[in-house]
Amino acid sequence: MFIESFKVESPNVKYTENEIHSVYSYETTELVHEDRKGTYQWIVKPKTVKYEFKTDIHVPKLGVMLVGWGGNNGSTLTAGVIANREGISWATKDKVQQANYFGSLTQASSIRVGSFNGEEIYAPFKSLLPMVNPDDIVFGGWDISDMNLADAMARARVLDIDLQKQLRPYMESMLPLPGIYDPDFIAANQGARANNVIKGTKKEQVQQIIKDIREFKEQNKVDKVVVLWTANTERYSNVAVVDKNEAEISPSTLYAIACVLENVPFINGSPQNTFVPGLIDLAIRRNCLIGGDDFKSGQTKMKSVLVDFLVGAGIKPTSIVSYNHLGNNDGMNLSAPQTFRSKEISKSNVVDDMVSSNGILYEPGEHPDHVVVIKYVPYVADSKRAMDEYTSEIFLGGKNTIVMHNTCEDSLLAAPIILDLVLLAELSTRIQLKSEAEGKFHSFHPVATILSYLSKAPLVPPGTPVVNALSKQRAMLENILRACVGLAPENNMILEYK
Ligand code: NAI
Ligand code: DG6
Repeated sequence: MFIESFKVESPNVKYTENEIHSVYSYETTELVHEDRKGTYQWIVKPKTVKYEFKTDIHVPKLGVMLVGWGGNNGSTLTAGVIANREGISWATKDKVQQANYFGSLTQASSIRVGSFNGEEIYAPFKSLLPMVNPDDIVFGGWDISDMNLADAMARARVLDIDLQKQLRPYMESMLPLPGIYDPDFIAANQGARANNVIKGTKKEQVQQIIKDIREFKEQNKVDKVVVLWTANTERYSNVAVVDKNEAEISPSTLYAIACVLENVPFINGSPQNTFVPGLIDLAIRRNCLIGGDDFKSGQTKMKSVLVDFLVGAGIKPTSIVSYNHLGNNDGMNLSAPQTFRSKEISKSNVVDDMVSSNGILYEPGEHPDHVVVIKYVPYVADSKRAMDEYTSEIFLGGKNTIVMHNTCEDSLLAAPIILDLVLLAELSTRIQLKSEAEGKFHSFHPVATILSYLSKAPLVPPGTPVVNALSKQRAMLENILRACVGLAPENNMILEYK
C-alpha cells in the first residue's frame, strides 16, 4: 500500500515550530586488532553511540545556478521543471504524455515505512523530511555560448517537438551569463560555441562569478543558491595558485572557489579534478558544502548494481568491457584524448570497493580487466548507446558472460539526477548533528558523501572509505534521513513475521 505522508511519534522525536529534533542510537562495531603471542586476531565489539539530529524545517526559496546552463543537461532540466510546474502535456506518437519527475530519487521513488495488517506500507522518499519542491526552483547560470534556453533546447534535440513548442515562450528570455572559458581545458572543437566569455585575470573572473551569484540572489529574491557544474568535461589539472594567475587553474576550479568564498554549495557533475587539494582545504575551513564528481546516470549505475550482485553472490567478474557511442556535444568534447581520459578514470574506478570486499574471489591487489571506450557518432545525437560485456568465473572454472545493450537519451537520465543533487545538497545544509562525545551541534562534513548515490566517483573527506555499490549508497542516504526523524535504519529483517 502507498501512503502520501506520515508523522513519527516517539519519546526520541520532537517537532517544534522550527525544527525536528531526534535522539538516535547508532548501532555500530569497533574493531580491535590484537597480537596474541604472534597470532593476530580481530575482535569485533558491538557498540551503541547516541546521536542527536536537528533539522531546520523552513524550506527556503531556492535558486539553482548551472555552469553550462545552455547545454543538453542544463536546457533539458530547465525545460523539465517548467513542464512540471506548468502541468504541460504533449502529444507523442504513442499517447498524450504528462510531465513527470521519473528518474528522480527524491521525487519519484519510495521508502518502506513498515507493515500494517500483513501488508508493506510505502511512502514517497520526499515525505521523509521537508524538501524544496522542484517546481519552485528558480534557474539561472552561465554558459560560454550565448544562446537563449529555448534555442539551446532545440539545439539539444532531446525533447519531443510538441513539448518544445509549448516551452519556448517560457525559455526564450532565459539568457546564460558569460562563462569562464579556457580553451586549454576542453576540446578544441568547443571553440566555435565560445562567444559569451568573461574577460580578465583568474582573480577577476572569480570576482565576477561572486558578483553574478549575489545579483542572481537579489534579482530573484531567493533565500539560498546552489551552483552545479554541468559544463563540458575538462582535462585533469595540476596544482596551481589563483593569485599568481597560474595557467593550470581550470575554469571549474575557479567557479568552485567563488562559491566556497561566497558560502554557496558547489557540486561537480563532470569527472575532472575540480576539487584540487587546496580547494578542498578551503571548503573545509569555510565549512562550505562541496560534492561530486560526475553524475552516475546509466552505464555506471548499472555497473555499480551488477558487479555488487556478482561479487556479493560469490561470482568473480574477471573482465568488464564498456563501450559507448553518442552524438551530442558531450560526445564531441570527449573525442579529445585529454577530456576522454578524465571520463575514463571516473568510469573505471567504480568497482574497486566491490572487488576489495571479497578476498575469497580476489587476491590482494587483483582486479578484473576493465576497459572503457567512448566514440563520437553525431547521427545518434543525445541518444547514447552503451554496450557492456561482463565475463565472470563461476563454479568449477566455468565462465559466465553477460552482455547488455542500452539506448537512452543521456540528458533525460542526467536531469533528474541534477535535481536530486541540488535538493539533497540544500536539505543537508539544514541538518545538524552531534554525537554523545561532542558538546555542540555541527553540520555534516563539508565534503558531502551523502550525495554519493548520484556520483560516479564520490568525493569523500580525506581518510573516508569510498562506497560505489549503489544499494549501499542508497541505504546510507535513506538511513541518515530516517535517523533525522528518529526512525531505525531499514534492516529488511521483518522479524515480526518470523
Ligand atoms: P553539453 O556539451 O551539451 O553542455 C555543456 C555546456 O557547457 C555547453 O553548453 C557549453 O557551452 C558549456 N560550457 C563549457 N565550458 C563552460 C564553462 N567553462 N563555463 C560555462 N559554460 C561552459 O553537455 P551535457 O550533455 O549537458 O553534459 C554536461 C556535462 O555532464 C558533461 O561534462 C558530461 O560529461 C557530464 N555528464 C553527463 C551525463 C549524462 O548522462 N548526460 C552523465 C555524467 C556526466
Ligand atoms: C559517454 O559515456 C558520455 C558520458 O558523458 C556519459 O554519458 C555519462 O558520463 C554517463 O555515464 P554513465 O556511465 O553513468 O552512463
